[in-house]
Order: sequence, then structure tokens, then C-alpha cells
Amino acid sequence: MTKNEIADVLAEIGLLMELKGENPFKVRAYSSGARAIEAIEKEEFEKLLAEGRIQSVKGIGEALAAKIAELNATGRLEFLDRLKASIAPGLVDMLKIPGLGPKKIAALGQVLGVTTVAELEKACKDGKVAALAGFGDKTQEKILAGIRTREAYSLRHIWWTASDVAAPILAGLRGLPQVNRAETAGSLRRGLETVGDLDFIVAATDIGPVVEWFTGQAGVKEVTARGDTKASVRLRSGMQADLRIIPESQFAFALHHFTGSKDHNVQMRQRALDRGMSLSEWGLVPSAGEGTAKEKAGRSGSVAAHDEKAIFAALGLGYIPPELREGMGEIEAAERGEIPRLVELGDIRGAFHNHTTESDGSNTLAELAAAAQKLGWEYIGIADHSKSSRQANGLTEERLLGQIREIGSLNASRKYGTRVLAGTECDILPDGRLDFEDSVLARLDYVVASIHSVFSQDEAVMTARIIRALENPRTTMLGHLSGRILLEREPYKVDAQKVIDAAIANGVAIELNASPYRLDMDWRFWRRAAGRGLECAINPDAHDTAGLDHVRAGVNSARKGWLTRENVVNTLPLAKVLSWLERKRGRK
Ligand code: DGT
Ligand code: CA
Ligand code: CA
Ligand code: ZN
Repeated sequence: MTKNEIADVLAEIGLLMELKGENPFKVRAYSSGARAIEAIEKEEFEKLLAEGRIQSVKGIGEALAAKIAELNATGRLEFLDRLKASIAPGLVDMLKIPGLGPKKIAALGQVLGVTTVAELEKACKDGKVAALAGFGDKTQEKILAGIRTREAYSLRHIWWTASDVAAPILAGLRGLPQVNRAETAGSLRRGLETVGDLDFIVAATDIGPVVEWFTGQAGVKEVTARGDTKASVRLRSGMQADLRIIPESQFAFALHHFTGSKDHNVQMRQRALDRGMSLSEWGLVPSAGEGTAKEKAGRSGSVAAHDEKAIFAALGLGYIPPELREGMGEIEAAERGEIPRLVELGDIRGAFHNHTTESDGSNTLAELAAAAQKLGWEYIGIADHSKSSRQANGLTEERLLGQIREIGSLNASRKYGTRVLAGTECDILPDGRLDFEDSVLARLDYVVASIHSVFSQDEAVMTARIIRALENPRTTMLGHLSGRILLEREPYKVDAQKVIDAAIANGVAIELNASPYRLDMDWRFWRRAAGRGLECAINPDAHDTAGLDHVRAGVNSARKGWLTRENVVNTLPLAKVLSWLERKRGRK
């Protein structure tokens, strides 16, 4: 287990003990132990562990030291397993309700005896929660609203997770001897930021064995439907997956239909009707004459299409990539031959916003540089947190200057083929000032300005705050515009359109934060904004070397936002990026 994983386990123990209503001193020992471990360097931590001296860290007593050793040796902890078993799972579920912390949950459990979310909901509706000391009407309403949000969230999954779950299923299907072609469809294929269920489309010579394999996979918890040509399963991960099997000749039509979106399909069908045709999952057939679309498919007058390109062509359209099929003007653009060449993963030559162990990342500067070199990147930017982000171990001026020197000597050593750029993810303070003085910011290659505190300002105040930061001539780009965490935290209130206007007016780029949990600024804003000249940086916001791979999710969202290579700064080669940064600094 890594240092950060061990810290997470200790923090979880603290949380669970608090939930159980245990002695606050014990609770605090675990939560402060977790923080103590987060604060020490990775190398230092590993050295202390190896030498059996972890107890020398302030805040780590005998009991914690033993647990850390067990976690490090086995990756598990018996104590945690027992602790979990001793708490009603419903109480743990309640931790996911926004606005409900462990202390409140413990009180609800002890006083009202509720042990499930459903019981809690009923208690709220009966007004029992409001009557409790320390709760009140407002809190009760907040809990009810939180339960509703949680329900809506639990039905969807972030794209990254869905794609991880889908990949081995797709590979498994393709590996079956009966399968000619197999693809994922639905929101997953469209690269939507969250996915409801997984859809698989298969052309097969023999249906039975394919359904057998699909419903019998190791990850299947329950088979929810089984028909002649389709099956649905619920997976252990909680995800639902649909399989549809069709004859080879209909594959392209089914793939197009089940890729959606619904809005795109409705517009495509209307277009077919306007041409005297009828488009469905079965084919593209003349609307006149006897018989259903299914019966007409393959008969004379019906269109044969080996791939989707042929379907679009038959309706007088250029190919529309799945990411654009949201019914948001793509058909009109395809009619005019104006579907752009969208940015691709292979266009990315580096990235700006990444964290090291100096703040809250778990890999060092050198480790990130090595990983970037492995990806073939020409440059990697380091943007650790600034001093006000204490929870993320933000850098003081002194530490930042030290890091700039370290980056300088790493580049001078020419040890890695990837150039390291010195930046900061600088907090935007509540009044819109930046967290570092101008003299410090002037030493950097660039500045990513982000909001990390006081999320609750009203919209006008928050918007003005961000715009003030954009007007600062040191700001190169704005980090995660809305602060949303997908399926977890709502965005703070901000007028995105005004922020975009200000970014364009001040020559500041906006990041497309590629963390699969953020994907912020949202793709729905990009097409129009880029059309008006807004520059985009696809930033992985990596907190470890594996996180660099998240640019993949960012590229997906950029494509959904109709962005081309020209709109994305980090597709530029090193020399051009350096002069771009120089120009930005030249704004002063
Ligand atoms: P999801 O799963 O909620 O993230 O969203 P999708 O888009 O994957 O939707 P899903 O799984 O219900 O269906 C896959 C596609 O099948 C959908 O994008 C379009 C097509 N489809 C499903 N039901 C309908 C429908 O009632 N009308 C039309 N036009 N298309 C449909
Ligand atoms: Ca789906
Ligand atoms: Ca589905
Ligand atoms: Zn941030």
C-alpha cells in the first residue's frame, strides 16, 4: 500500500469510529495520524517503515504504528474489517448524503434508532429529525434534499469507471468464435461524462453461446433479462449492462441506433422521413409499401450499409463522430460538410496542471518527468497548490522558489527528454486576489488560478471574484471553473458565460480539467466559447503518475465540445508553447 492509501485507511477508521459514537480522543488519534502521514515525504515514510521507526513521527502511537505495519505488509487490516462489520451498513451509506456528517449520523442512530437511508427518509418526513436537539427544520430539509441527490447520483457512474468495466467485456465478446463484430454503444461510446448503463452491440453467427458467455461472466451479480437476441445483467460493480445481438447486415444500423443520443436519433429519423425513408435499428428502408421496417430491411429499395459512414452518406451527410451525436447541431453541420477534425489523444504533446509530493501528489517531480517522457510528451508542467490550500499542503513562497530551482537543475541535467515547466495552481482568495505576490508569480512559467475555498458565495460575488483573478496579468489560465465533482459535489454558483467573456477579453485560457471526476469546464460551453476565441488547456490535474493518463477523459470531453487541435494549447510543440507562455507573460 502507498503512503496515501494508508493515510486514507486511517482517516476512514476515524470516520467510522466517529459514526459509532466512540470516544472523541480515539477518533482524533486516527484522523490526526492520517494527516501526520500525509504530511511526511514518501521516501522518509518508506525509510521509517523499513527501519521500524514509524512511531518517531509525532502523532503516531503504538496502536497506529502496528496498524500501519499490518497495512504495509498485507494490504489489509483486520481491525478495519471488524469495525466495518460492527456498524449497520445503512449508517455508512448515510455518509454519502450531502450535508450529513458522522456526528449527526451517530446521533440519528442512537436517538431515533434509524439504521437505513429509507428509515431516515421516513423519520424526516414524519418531522422526527427536526425535533431532535441540534437539528431543526432546516437541517431536516437539507437531509431530505441530500437523500434525493444521492439517489439520482447512485444511478449513474463516471465515464472512466464505466469504460474500465466495459473494456474486458468488449474484449471477451470479441474473443468468442461466434462473434464477427462487437462494439460498445450508448453514452459510453459518446464519451458522456457520466454513464447510466453499458450497451454492447454484437454481430454473431450463433446467438446462444454469446448470451451464455455474457450472462455467465465472473462479474455478473444477477441476470435481469434474457431474450432471443438480447440480455441484460447487473454487475457486481452495481452497473447494468445490455447486450444486443443482430445479424451482420444490420450491425451498422443497430450500432448507430443504440449509440444515440435519443435527440440525435429523433433528428436523423426525421431527416430520413423527409426523404421518403424510414430509419431504425433494423435499417434504412422506403417508408411506402407493405410491411414493418424490420421486414423491409434487406429487401429491394433498402439501403445496405457496412458501417455508419454509409448510413450518414445515404442521408446526404458527412460522418459524425459519436461524441458529437447529442442533437446539438451536428446534423446541420454535417449537411454543410462542416464537421471539424476533432482533437485526438495523439495530438497532445504535454500538460500543465499536475501535482507532486511537494503538495498533495504522491509522486515526485522526477517521477512525473519520467512518466511524461514515457508518454512521449515534450513538456510537463508542475502546478502544485499554493500556501492558502493548507489541506493540500500548499507551498509557501520559499518552498515554491525551491521547487523552481529544482526544476531548473532537473532541466539542466537533461536527464529526461521531457522539459519540465514551473507553474503553480494558485488559490484565488475570497476577494479575487491571488495567493502569491506578483514578485513570486513573475518567477514562474505560468499560473493556473483556481478556487479551493469559500464555495458558498452567491453567484454575483463568486463571478466577480473569478473575473478579478482573470484580470490579474499573471494569470495564464483558469483552473476547474465550476468546482463540481461529478456525482458527488454540485458546482458552486457562478455565471460561466461572464467568466468566459472575461477570459477572452483578458487573453486568459480556461482549462478543461481532465480528471474524470471533474471534466470542468463542461463540454457544453466549449463549442461556442472556442468559436469566440477562447483557448483551452486539457489539464490532467494528476496527483500521481497514473493520473497523467486522465488526459484521455479530457480529450473525450474536448471532442464533445467540438474542439480541434487549434483550440487546445497543449497540442503545440515545445517551442511554440514556450513562445505562447512568453506572449502571455508579455501581457504585463
Ligand atoms: P445512459 O445509459 O442513460 O447513460 O444513456 P444512453 O444514451 O446510453 O441510453 P440507453 O442506454 O437508454 O440507450 C442507448 C441508446 O439507444 C440511446 O442513446 C438511444 C437509443 N434509444 C434507446 N431508447 C430509445 C428511444 O426510446 N428512442 C430513441 N430514439 N432512441 C432510443
Ligand atoms: Ca447506456
Ligand atoms: Ca441501455
Ligand atoms: Zn485544484
